[in-house]
Amino acid sequence: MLASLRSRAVATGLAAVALVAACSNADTLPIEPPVDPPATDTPVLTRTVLIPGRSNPWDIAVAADGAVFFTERCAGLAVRHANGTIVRLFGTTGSALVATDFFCEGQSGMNGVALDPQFASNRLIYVYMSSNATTSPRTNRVVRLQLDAGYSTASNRTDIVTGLAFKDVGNGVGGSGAHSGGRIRFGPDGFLYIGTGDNHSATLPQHPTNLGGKVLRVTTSGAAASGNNAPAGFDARIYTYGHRNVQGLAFHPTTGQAFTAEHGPNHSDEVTPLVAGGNAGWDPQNRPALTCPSNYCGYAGSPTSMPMTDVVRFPSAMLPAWTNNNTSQGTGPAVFLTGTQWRAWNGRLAVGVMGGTRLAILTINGSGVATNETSATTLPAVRYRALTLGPDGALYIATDAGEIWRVTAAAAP
Ligand SMILES: [Ca+2]
Repeated sequence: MLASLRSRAVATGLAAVALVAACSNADTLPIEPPVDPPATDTPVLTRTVLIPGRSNPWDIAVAADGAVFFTERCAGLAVRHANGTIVRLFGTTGSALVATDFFCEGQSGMNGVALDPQFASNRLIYVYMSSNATTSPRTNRVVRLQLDAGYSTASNRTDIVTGLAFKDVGNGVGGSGAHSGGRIRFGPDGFLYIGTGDNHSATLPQHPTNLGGKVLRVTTSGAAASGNNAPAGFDARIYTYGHRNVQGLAFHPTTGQAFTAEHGPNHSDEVTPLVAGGNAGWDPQNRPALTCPSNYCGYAGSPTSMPMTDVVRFPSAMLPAWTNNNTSQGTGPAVFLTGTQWRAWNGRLAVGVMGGTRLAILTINGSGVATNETSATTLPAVRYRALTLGPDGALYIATDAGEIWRVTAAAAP
């Protein structure tokens, strides 16, 4: 697939050349040389195990004062204060604020966490969690909390988005609690982006009002953001649809464009640049040529018979920037690396791969296409569950083995 991505990149480059050639005074235009470090100037990484011995840490948010907030799938939200003290803030018994409706099951539980853009002054924090406040089905929801100045208590719980699809009952393709999505991130536009999953349901990704298999974009109160451009008849909170299981959300450092990272079924992990109202092209229903347990065709086909992006059914679908060479390695979290300390990786997209136990580093060109891929080979081979770039410029990583790392970058000596 990289070959075809390269061909697209080449085509884009040719288009740029043609544009310059068409400009009659092209030879008088200032030509800015690239200022990036050479591609060989890879950073030297230093890894510290900041928080050891946790249980399924799932996401991380870092405050400017050095506090590290993290979720554990079956426990809830906690914080590591800058002095190393850990306080459990929200979740099961033992938390400062107990959520009696919270539970974990399968891949679901306390998933994403994000700090309010005004966190320094309002102390608002958001989590994505499974809730049995309603039953048959149970649901996922996004909850807003307010912390005290010292990060020891949580209060003012407000459930800003409820009724997010949860796989209540197992079926022929997997157990309950699967494919909940769960990543939440604020974009540079100040809106909260919420990645959800298809629940192993054939109809959810293309469904106009069910919120599974979507990226939602909402205000800090959970209302639809302006400019979502959802098609007529769609829930106005929907920013993009036709997703499988969005567990990576990242924003391009210069354009602000949102990107998703998603697991493929048994092929085609994808990274996709999003456009408002766009269709990501996943539609695991009504495939007569395939044998589909529980009517879910998602695992039944190939990149051509069950594509992650079906451009036959949806000719204007958003095309992926990267497809992991049409394999599936459990691609999950993603974040753009920014800052000169990242050397040649400044501006590249880091993608956590779980089954593949690696941190992929992608070069995304100006057209949203991956033109190069490498891996952070000096880091251990683990399941990379969460990636967050801290205000300190370090990369915070959660592993399924139960650790949270702080990784700093510097030029080679
Ligand atoms: Ca897709």
